[in-house]
Amino acid sequence: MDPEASDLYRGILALRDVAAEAGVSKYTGGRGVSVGPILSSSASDIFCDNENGPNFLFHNQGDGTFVDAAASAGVDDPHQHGRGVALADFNRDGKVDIVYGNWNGPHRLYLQMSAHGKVRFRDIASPKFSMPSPVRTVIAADFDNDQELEIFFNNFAHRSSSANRLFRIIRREHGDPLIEELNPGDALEPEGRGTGGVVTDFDGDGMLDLILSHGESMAQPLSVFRGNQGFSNNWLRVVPRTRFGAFARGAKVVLYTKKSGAHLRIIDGGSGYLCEMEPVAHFGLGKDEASSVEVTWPDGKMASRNVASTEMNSVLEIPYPRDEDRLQDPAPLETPTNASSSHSCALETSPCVLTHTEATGAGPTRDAVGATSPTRTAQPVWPPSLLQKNQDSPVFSVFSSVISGLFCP
Ligand SMILES: [Ca+2]
Ligand SMILES: [Ca+2]
Ligand SMILES: [Ca+2]
Ligand SMILES: [Ca+2]
Repeated sequence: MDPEASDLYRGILALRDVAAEAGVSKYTGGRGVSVGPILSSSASDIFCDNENGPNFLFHNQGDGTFVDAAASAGVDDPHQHGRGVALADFNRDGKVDIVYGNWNGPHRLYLQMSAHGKVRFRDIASPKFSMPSPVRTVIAADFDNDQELEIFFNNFAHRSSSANRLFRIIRREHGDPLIEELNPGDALEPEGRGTGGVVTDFDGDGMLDLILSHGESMAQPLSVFRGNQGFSNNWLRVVPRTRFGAFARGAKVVLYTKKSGAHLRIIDGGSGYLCEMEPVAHFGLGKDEASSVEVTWPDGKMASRNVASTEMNSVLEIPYPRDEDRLQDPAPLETPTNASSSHSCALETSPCVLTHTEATGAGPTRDAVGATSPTRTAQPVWPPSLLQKNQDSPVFSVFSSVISGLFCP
């Protein structure tokens, strides 16, 4: 905001272009942009995957300036043409990883590594995953709430058919995650001219729903899909707020669990492509349960609170802390696995507004979905054989299309 040119009492809010002084005024064929604490522990960094030139990874210096670390970190990809991008922690080491699609070029799944104080990203994309396609939006989310993130490529049927693709990224204790291709079912849309795509939970059942837009070269309707696997899994949706009550874009949410360690989500101030993701940290937990949640805001404020067993399968609102903790110092390039809690402020459980979907009746309950909703057929719990981590066997379809009018009660 430009305070001198603004007059908020008269409704004038003027913005001033500070790109040059911030160090981000670089020539670009800009496509995807994603904002969050990628290298910093709390401050917002910026990743841009670009066309006809190198990508940018602007590291926030904490003083209003940024330094482009794309080349030194190994994510400049200068000869490819980026499109959709998403931030996630695929190997659950606490470091933010980057996935993006290149237009008819190799798609990238970059894990953030660090050695000797330097950050490097390493592309672990398998041949199937990296296979070039006319990609638009890329989404990273846990569609079946089994703890493992899926990556969805919304491909654009450009001059011929181009089916959408879905992969599950299976975290392993020792070694890189396995990448398993799944059958996206109705969301395959081989003739779809997919452009934007987002996930959210339309009906409050704790299962993410997928919305795809189409167009550009031919009008096609929106499509809406719901998952058909994992209904019995636990989940938690966390919504951090700014001091003004807005969605806290750029916040980092870490959920500590009883059995599976820490899970990280970024409330992404960008992502996707021709769209933007919901400002909600959605955690699929399988049979595990959360024990506590910790939120770090872009200004370094931190808050944590316990999560009771009775709060599982609900939406937790996390307000901005009210006290006057000092701001956190700018982070070093090497990000610690779990941020220090030295500046944290323990939130009481009571001030947090708890929206429990089962209590409010806002949507079909997780357990009653099959019995109460005429629009959905009850799905069995996954048979163990379907959980085989076999990269060569896409064994089940993941999405069923729905008519939007039937979706909401
Ligand atoms: Ca590029
Ligand atoms: Ca990681
Ligand atoms: Ca999953
Ligand atoms: Ca849903």
